[in-house]
Amino acid sequence: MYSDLIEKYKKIQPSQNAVRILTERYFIKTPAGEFIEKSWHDVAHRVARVVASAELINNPALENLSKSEKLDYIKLLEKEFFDLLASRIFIPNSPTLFNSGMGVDYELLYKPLEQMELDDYSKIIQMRNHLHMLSACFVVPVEDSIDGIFTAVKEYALITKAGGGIGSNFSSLRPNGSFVAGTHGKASGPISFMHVFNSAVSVVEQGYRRRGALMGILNIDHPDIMDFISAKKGNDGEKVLRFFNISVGIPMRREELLRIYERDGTIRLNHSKWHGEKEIKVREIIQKMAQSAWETGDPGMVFLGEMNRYYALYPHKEIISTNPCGEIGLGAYEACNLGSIDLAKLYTQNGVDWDALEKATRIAVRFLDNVIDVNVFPIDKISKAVKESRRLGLGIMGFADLLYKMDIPYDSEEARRLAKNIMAFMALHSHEESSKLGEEKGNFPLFEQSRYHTEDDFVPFSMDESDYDEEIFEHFRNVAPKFKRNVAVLAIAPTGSISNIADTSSGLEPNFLLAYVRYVNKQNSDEREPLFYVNEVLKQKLPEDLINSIKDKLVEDGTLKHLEIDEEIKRVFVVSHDIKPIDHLLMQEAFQCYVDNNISKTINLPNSATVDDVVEVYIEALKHKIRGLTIYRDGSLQTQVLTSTKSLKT
Ligand code: TTP
Ligand code: GDP
Ligand code: 5AD
Repeated sequence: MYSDLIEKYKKIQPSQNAVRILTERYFIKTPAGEFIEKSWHDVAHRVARVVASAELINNPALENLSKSEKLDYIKLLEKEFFDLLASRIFIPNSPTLFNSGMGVDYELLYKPLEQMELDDYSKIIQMRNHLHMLSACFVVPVEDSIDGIFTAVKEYALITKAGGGIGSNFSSLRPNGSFVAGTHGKASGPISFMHVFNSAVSVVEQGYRRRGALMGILNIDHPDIMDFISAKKGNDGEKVLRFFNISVGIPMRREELLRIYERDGTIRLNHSKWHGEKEIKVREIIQKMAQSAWETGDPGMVFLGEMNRYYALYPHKEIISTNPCGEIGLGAYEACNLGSIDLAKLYTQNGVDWDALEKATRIAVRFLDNVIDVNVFPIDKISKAVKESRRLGLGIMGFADLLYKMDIPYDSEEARRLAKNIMAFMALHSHEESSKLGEEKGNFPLFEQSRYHTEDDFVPFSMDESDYDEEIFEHFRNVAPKFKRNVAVLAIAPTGSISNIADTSSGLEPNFLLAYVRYVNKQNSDEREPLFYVNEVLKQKLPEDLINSIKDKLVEDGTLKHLEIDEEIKRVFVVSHDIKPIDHLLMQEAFQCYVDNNISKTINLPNSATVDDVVEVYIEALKHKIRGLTIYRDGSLQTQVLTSTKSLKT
């Protein structure tokens, strides 16, 4: 039952690793460095209170209540949010944890719930300052002029200062060497300007908590595409475009690119300010991408056409880029706030607790929708775009640990079936909740132009024979045409930091390692001591003496693969590198079929993989219902902008 799970996990203390991360980056301190927050529950109190206060500005139904009824309603909601956060069953993206309450008197943020008055909630709303920025994902347009480019540079700096990750599509910039009328000179092209953005964010950070994280996209038909593909070459993880992940944008449908590839066809390069004529074989482009990704992990591929195919506002609005890790496709000046439910905590002896998952999903949607209204953005155009479509990104973490608990191997049909059903179930209940909120508080302002309203049987994801398909169709046929609060609701983020806070596996990813050692300072001393970490679920499944006897080898290998233990256990406790690329891809597809935004997933390849193996993954990707692709070959340069769970833990 939901309430039993909440009570159980509220009592479980975050691990030493989680507390270290919270202490270093999340607990609020006074300007003098004194900790105001000392526990995860303190953070949960602050965030729940601030997010509940949104009801005062977004809930018209509250107008008809007396003052004391209003107060009771908001307090009840605060309690509901607090319980969910305190249990760590649901955690919003880092900026919500960092910035909720920025500018507000501490006394209002931490006073006991019983003492809260309606005025206190109003004051919280009034006192928020310009850094009360709670979203992780942004897309900024870059126009083809010096004025436009440097406006965007300033916008990058402001968003990075507030803690957001930013993506842009640089395809509007005229290619290197093309004519500039005003100066009779030559343009230096998109890649040269990406270096300017990179330098700008390199000197901006959010306190000591977060540095810049950027996504740079260039469409496959831009004349500079071949140079772009190798733009991070020579990157040693430090120097070249270090704050950027880069991806080739595919504006057409996946199937179309595949058709061109299969008949060995070409792409005609074009830009309105370019007078050159050039066609390039798709196979040549793909080969170069594979070579570069084999070497450095970059570029990825983003299927923009696929995102727009399922975008409820397309063609009135268009998705042009994603955020740095790819889970959210956005139009110009859009932003999105994320949050993730830890599936591993929803496991009971009877399997997944579906009732608890429904309840957590519904409360999380309400929470994330409220975040939009208490958010303060550094740029007015962003506030406007966000309020017009109210996009949310509710997702999951802890999937790999859930599979361990259920004795299901990640690379199995059974795991994919479970993934599909979990995501379909969440899609159903989150969309129902978004429609309920639409009825209660109002639809998103662009609702009447949206395909929910104008197109028969529009569903914002592809579907694929889950147990909930009938109910999902029924919802989009009968309810969604009338009510919808949010243009999109779901996304699966990497959860690089929040999964560590939740002590669970990240996003939909398999675990990277089953064991590792970290050296930590001894208390009150400079000496360091080894701290062994072994996956918690494995510890529960294997007897302690067995764990102790294999510990050293496990730490060395990270996997059970080479150990002499029960084959059944080995089959279940797989890690990333035990899993074939195709099985990574199939899992991405299983989830994506029920996600209206996108998914952040890395397809891991062994160090021995060849460039041709990478090409093969690309071609497979074009055949599957996914919206983007990132590959990483073991041991190749780690170029990812963000700290993966693995590198955080090792
Ligand atoms: P603009 O600032 O728009 O140049 P312009 O107004 O003088 O020319 P036009 O009428 O042709 O637009 O910049 C156009 C593009 O050229 C933009 O991508 C930036 C690039 N550019 C350079 O790379 N170097 C330069 O010195 C200038 C002036 C522009
Ligand atoms: P978490 O909430 O911190 O666990 O973040 P995730 O790892 O789930 O990443 C979600 C999104 O947050 C990314 O796609 C980025 O848009 C943004 N993001 C993540 N890490 C960073 C960072 O270190 N700096 C900045 N500026 N943004 C980040
Ligand atoms: N496109 C999309 N996502 C990317 N990531 C790294 N590079 C790219 C890219 N080019 C994502 C990984 C991982 C996260 C840390 O960053 O997939 O989820």
